[in-house]
Amino acid sequence: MNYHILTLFPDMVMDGLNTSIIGRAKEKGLLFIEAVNIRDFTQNKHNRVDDYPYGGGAGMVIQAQPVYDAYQHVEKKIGRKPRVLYMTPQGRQFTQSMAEELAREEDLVFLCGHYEGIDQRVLEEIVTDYVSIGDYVLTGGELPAMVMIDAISRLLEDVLHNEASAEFETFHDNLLEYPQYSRPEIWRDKQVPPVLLSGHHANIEKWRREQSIMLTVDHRPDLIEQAVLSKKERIFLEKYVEEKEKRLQQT
Ligand code: 6GU
Repeated sequence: MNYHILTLFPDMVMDGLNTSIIGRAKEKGLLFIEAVNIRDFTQNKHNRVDDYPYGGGAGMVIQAQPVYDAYQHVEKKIGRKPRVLYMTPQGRQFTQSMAEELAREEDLVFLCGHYEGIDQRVLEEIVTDYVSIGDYVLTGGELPAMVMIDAISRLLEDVLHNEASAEFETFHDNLLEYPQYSRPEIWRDKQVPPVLLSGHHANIEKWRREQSIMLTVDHRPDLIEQAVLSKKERIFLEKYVEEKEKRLQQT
């Protein structure tokens, strides 16, 4: 996978992405990540990238020309038209399934705005996807680009290997992850659930699945409809929901 990040703050994204699992995957050549500094493509002697908005209003607007030329630089280099993701709170909400879809691309361009925005005309010219990472406003697209690159990269072959499992994760079968415990067996009078010490793998698996189901009902009821469950698990879910409703009626 090749990521090309068009930004005014190249150090911010590269510092973050050189760390931990993504940094190691880069060193191994599993990922290529470059930050393309939009400011390097200005044509004025003060290297200004922004100007006042036509029609007035607060803030500044990043001009079309340096953004377009930064994009053209990437397109020329890779020799084809890649998907260009514009990071904006007005975009489509980024999800795990979007990460899975984007992980199949060869190249991805992330366009990160700052200030009040980017001249509409260059967006119309180059952007293929408008993406938001959630309903809150950030100062720029750099953190969203880093979030997306992290979520996409961990799905790529060989990036995680033994560092963490992509298979058993939150949202596997649309369920939240079960709770984890490690040594010691008792900490501040809190016991590790005995089933986990039993060595009985079928019972442990059953307990973990039930924990996942209960956690999803309690914390993300919006996900439970899409959960992939066995017949027995579905019966467990119905009973849990029924008892939960009874408990709520009593209070
Ligand atoms: Cl993708 N960009 C910016 N600038 N702010 C955001 C966002 C993206 N997602 C939520 N807030």
